[in-house]
Amino acid sequence: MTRIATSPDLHLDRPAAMRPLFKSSELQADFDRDGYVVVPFLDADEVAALNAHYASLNHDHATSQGFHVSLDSTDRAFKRATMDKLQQAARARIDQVFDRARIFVASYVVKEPGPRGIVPPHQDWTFVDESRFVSCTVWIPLARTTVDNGALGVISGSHRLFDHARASPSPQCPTPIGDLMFQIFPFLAIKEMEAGQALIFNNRTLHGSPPNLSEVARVAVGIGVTHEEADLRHHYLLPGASRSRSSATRSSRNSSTSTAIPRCRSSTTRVDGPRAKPPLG
Ligand SMILES: O=C(O)CCC(=O)C(=O)O
Repeated sequence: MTRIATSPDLHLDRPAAMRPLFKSSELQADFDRDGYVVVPFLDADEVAALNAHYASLNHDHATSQGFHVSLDSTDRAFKRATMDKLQQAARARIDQVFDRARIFVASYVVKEPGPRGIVPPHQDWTFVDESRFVSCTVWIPLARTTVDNGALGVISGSHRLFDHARASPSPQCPTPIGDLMFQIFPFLAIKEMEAGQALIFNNRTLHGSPPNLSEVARVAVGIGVTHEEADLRHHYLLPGASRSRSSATRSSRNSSTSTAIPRCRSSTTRVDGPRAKPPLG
């Protein structure tokens, strides 16, 4: 397992004000330490039902190569129906694993066959006030995943490295990792998983996946979960904002990114999730 040694200064334990999100104190301790856990999640019938549902969909946004997610679709009704279906399929198990959890987004996350489908190590966007709440992604493959067909990998402990607002869109909003994302790929610990298991990772945790070199699409489900009482908070570029007009928070800059000056602002809502799921970030 790849584990990062963090300096004491960067060691961000779960804040005292944050209540546990997992029902099991062991899972909570593993999640706090490593930034992820792997648990059994859906049974074979539930996996088969979701595979059949995925096959029945008309993914007009899907690319023939690489990575795509249901939330890439521009059809709001399609996205809503997909989210509803996935929430319904996962709700009972979410309530067994988590203590009073809110699902705020759900999508199929698909990697088509082909050498171009790498998802470089990245963190997912900020969805909540992380001084009080945590958001995580429940990533469930609908078939066995291996290093050859795009299994997900994580860098253990990496949720403790940075404490910045992770804004959308990607890649226009710079991140502390910046262009190093490809160089740190070898540090991912790829998690080979059985269909129906879940890799639950803190959205701060660096994660990514190798290309799918098999002959069939790798279909997984990604479900965004946070504390039930958390308001959603998201930071995003303000389209068209000029330097003088914007009073919004400025995100950190990376000298190797474009000349555009990124400006981010945050919004809080209890009603809708963020408009788009990144590779969920
Ligand atoms: O499914 C993958 O390969 C990547 C998923 C991902 O990056 C995410 O869920 O945030």
